[in-house]
This record gives sequence, structure tokens and C-alpha cells, in this order.
Amino acid sequence: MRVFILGVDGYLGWTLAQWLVKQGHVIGGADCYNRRSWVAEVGGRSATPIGSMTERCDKFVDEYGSTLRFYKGDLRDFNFVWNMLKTFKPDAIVHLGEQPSAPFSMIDAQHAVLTHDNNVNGTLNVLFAMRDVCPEAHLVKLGSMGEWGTPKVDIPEGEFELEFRGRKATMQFPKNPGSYYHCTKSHDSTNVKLACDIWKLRSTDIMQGVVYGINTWDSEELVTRFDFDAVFGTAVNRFCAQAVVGLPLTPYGSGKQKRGFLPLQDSMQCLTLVLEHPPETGEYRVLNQFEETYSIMELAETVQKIVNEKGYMSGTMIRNLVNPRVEEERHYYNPDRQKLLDMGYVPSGKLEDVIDQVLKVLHWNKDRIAARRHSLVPDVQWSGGREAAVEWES
Ligand code: USQ
Repeated sequence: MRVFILGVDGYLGWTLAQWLVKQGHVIGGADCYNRRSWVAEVGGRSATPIGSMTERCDKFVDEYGSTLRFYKGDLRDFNFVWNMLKTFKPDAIVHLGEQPSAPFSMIDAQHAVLTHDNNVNGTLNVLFAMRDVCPEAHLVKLGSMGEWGTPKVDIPEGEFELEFRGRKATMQFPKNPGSYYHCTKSHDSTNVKLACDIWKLRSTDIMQGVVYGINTWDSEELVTRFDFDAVFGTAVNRFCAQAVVGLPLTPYGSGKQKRGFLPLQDSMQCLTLVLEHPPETGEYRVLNQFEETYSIMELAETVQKIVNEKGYMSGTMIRNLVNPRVEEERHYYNPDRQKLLDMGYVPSGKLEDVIDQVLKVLHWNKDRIAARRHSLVPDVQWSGGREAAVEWES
């Protein structure tokens, strides 16, 4: 299959390119290195030293004997998108090319607008270019479990039955995003569905939970990036980074808030299954993609336990911070996740093993994290302004 990865330089994109080429797929990809510059803007950097895209592409050919056809450019440039799809002729497009951070989108008006422009308009260009150039291709669009928010009822995978004033209908389940980043994902979903309805494109919209973990390819050019700062780092990965430099782990508020999580490896497994099972022409298919739901506190405690047991650090502490976000901390959470299991997804189910592996890799790179330790402190307040979060008192 010819698979084109938008955002191929990112945490998921670079891992996926290698995962798929090993299975014999032909890989193309685009990126404009925004992730590298946004992370630098907030004072972070990848904990793993990563090569330039040129070095990555050279190593890719050496390692896998297959060229990664790379296009440097911005998805907001319609001509760029149109031309690269026309040239590459993909059977499938995996769209990971978005600004992925909720805190980044909440910094101020400029960052919210940038996030919307980048994500919503970039996706619109992809949809219009697909209509013109490759309407048969399968668009695998990365959405987010955070589009659903934390409603007081179960969360289905896309559609649900509704009865209102005596009439019944099947509709898309309502969205309840909790950041301007998550709003862009919801807008994307609406735009992708319309393209399937009116132009008969086919798409899988993946509502993915929080991904954690690291790949194990051991050369600098092949290893994926790993962010730990308070803006681009995500919960489990951040806790591991905090632990290896001897800082307390930081659940926000009570830490009772729950999310769906999955290891990087399972994200790759699921994306592959989705590519192997495309929807019908004109079908807009929604999947929830996570391995298990956990409270943030449970995860912090698991990281703490492994750090202590394996002797990576002694005396790792957990310090709840006053929540810089506005989010429910005690809530019902019961999302479905059947469709991927039906396709053959077998959860790797080893939270402790993945955390241990992350700690091991981060331990080798702890000086890189320590040199940017200031970036670990959250300071983007959902209520406005930038102020470092302080300790929470229950
Ligand atoms: N959290 C803490 N302490 C931390 C970091 C996060 O308690 O040090 C909490 C947050 O308050 C939140 C939860 O952990 O309740 C998840 O936050 P996160 O930063 O790990 O992830 P989130 O902002 O939700 O976004 C991430 C990715 C995003 C993806 C999303 C999937 O950055 O691209 O779409 O996970 S989901 O969370 O299911 O929406």
C-alpha cells in the first residue's frame, strides 16, 4: 500500500513510518518542522536526541532499503498539498499533521488562532485536494478522545440513538471539548464527515487517548522524539521525565480525572489495523482508540512504584498542583472501544513494562532533561495568563 503520512517528523509520524515500511508499505510524508519550533518556543526539547529530517531520511533508506519520499511544506498551502498528493498517488493518507497540545492552544489569543488556522484549515486543504486528486484514498484522521469530553453518560464510537419529542434518530454523539486544541479536532470531525457525505470520500476518524511510551530503535536518526515539557509533554511521559531528574510527579488538582491511555506500540498496531480495514466509499467511520482508562493519580503512583522498585531514583514524591486547567476532576467515564478489538487489536496490556522501558531510555538522557527542567513546570492557566502552578492543598 502507498501510505502518505502528514506530520511524519512527529512523535507518532516518525514511529509510524518505520512501523509501516517494515511491513512492506511504500511511505511518503510531509512536515514543516512546526513541532520542533513550537517545543523550542516553550523552552523544551526532545529528551531523545533526534536527527534532522535529512539525516532521518538517509538512515531510513540504509536501514529499511526503501526511500521515504519526503515533502517539506505547510498544509495551509493548498498548492503544496495538491501537488504532493498528485505526485505521490496515495492509497491511504494518515493525517497526524496538527498542533497537538491543549496548553499551547490556551496560551493566548494568538496561540488559539494559530492552532485553529493550522489544524482546521490544513485539514480543509487536505480534503479539497483529496476530492480533486485521490478521492478513492482512505483518510485516516487523528482525532482525540478529548473531543467527547467527560459527559455523564457512556461514550459511544461515533453514532448513538436519540429519541426527542416522540421521534427517533441516529446522530453523531455530541462533542464537549475542553480546550481550543480539542475544539479544532471537533471542527475537523465535522469537516471530514461533510466531505464523506458530499464527495464520497472515505475516512476513519480516530478518537485517540493519551499516548505514552518510546520506540526502541537505537540510533539517533531513527529514534522518535520524546517531549516532557509542560506544554507538549503528556501525562505518563512527563511523570517519567520528572522522576529521572529527581522532581516530584505532578498530578493536577486531586488527580482523580480519568482519561483513556495507550502505549505508543498499541497506537501503531491500531493505525495499521485501520489501514488494513478501510471503510466503504463515502463512509465516515469513528473509532475510540485507547487501551485502558486510568486516573492521573493511579498513573503517577505506578511511575513512583516502578522508579522506587527498580532503583532509578530514591524517594520520588508525588505533589499535586493546583490545576492550571479548568476540567472536571471527579466524573463518570465509560467510553466504548469495541471496533478496534473487532478488527483484531490485542492490547499489549503492560503499563508497568512500558513505563520501565521509558525510564530506562530517559535515564540515559537525563542530562538533556535536567538542562530544561524549568520547562517541566506548568504555567499555562486555562483561566488566563501564565503563572506557575503551585502545590495543591486537599
Ligand atoms: N495532567 C496532570 N499532570 C501533568 C500533565 C497532565 O495531571 O503533569 C492531566 C491533565 O490535567 C489532564 C490529563 O492529565 O487531565 C491529560 O493531559 P495530557 O497533557 O496528558 O493530555 P491532553 O492535554 O489531554 O492531550 C494529549 C495530547 C493530545 C491528544 C490527547 C488525547 O497532547 O494531542 O489529543 O492527549 S485525550 O486526552 O484523550 O484528549
